[in-house]
Amino acid sequence: MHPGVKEIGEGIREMRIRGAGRIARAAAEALKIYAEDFSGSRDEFIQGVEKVKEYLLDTRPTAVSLRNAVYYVVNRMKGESVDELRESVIRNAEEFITLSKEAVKKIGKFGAQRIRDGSTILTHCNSSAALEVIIQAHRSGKEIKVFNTETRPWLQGHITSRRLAEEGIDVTMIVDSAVRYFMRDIDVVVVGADTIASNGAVINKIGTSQIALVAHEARVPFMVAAETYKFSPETVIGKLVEIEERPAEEIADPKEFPGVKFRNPVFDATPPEYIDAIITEVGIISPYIAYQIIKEVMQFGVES
Ligand code: RUB
Repeated sequence: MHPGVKEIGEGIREMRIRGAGRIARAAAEALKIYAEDFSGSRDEFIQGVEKVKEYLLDTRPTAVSLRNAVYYVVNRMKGESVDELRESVIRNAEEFITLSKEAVKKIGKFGAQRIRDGSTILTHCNSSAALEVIIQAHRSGKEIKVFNTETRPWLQGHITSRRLAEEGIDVTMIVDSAVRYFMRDIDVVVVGADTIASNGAVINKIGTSQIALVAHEARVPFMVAAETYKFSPETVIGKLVEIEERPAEEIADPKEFPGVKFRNPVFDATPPEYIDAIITEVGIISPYIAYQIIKEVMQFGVES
């Protein structure tokens, strides 16, 4: 494998590159790097792209953004000569990366309008889209406070807390299991998504569905910030979203617990009845129109 592609692929697998949006942009970048450095025949290029595609798709299973990014770049590949093909891959990758970054900014703008002045927001894990909503609300002059979970076992919440503090936002980190204790102080929950199924279910960091249940019980609005390339076309035909399970070592050292089994699923599914709104770059929608987004709006790649 091309070393630049491998660096990105292994970076995604080992979670040095993480978060569904970043993973998607990195995958597009890997295809671009491959195309830029390629020399050889047209057939070799097409075969090589196919290999890079399969390699990238195999890195992490849950975030559909990765698949949609790869298909966006590969399915639009066209040209007679090898140079035309190479240029089209480079162009498609750059286009995806630009659209993706613009989408996050638009989500921030739409979402920030939904945050009331004086609100206390709860977020989970580390989502660029959710953070963009929070940061744009703060930058627009709203007085906000944020509670964020540490997000066991990988502790992505540390990144979130630091980013918010850097921005000058009043931020409090809590352990994941303290969510119900603090829900009485929360006005709105904002999280990201790795995948949104056609029935409106949102797959995001493990623990998201528990937070949604607790918010529902306390009648606290629960919003999801997600670009349209987080919607999964394959779920329309009944494909189930694969939930990644990562090594036990991320939880504890199994050698110190003889006879103990560990399970470490890193995502879960929140059903649409617990979701008040999904903030996308094309507007704020109900989870119940996820299918329409997939059918009519998605400008990102779909497996052919
Ligand atoms: C990250 C995670 C994030 C979503 C959305 O999981 O669950 O909430 O990916 O992030 P992991 P973004 O750390 O295991 O990749 O809005 O940045 O796409």
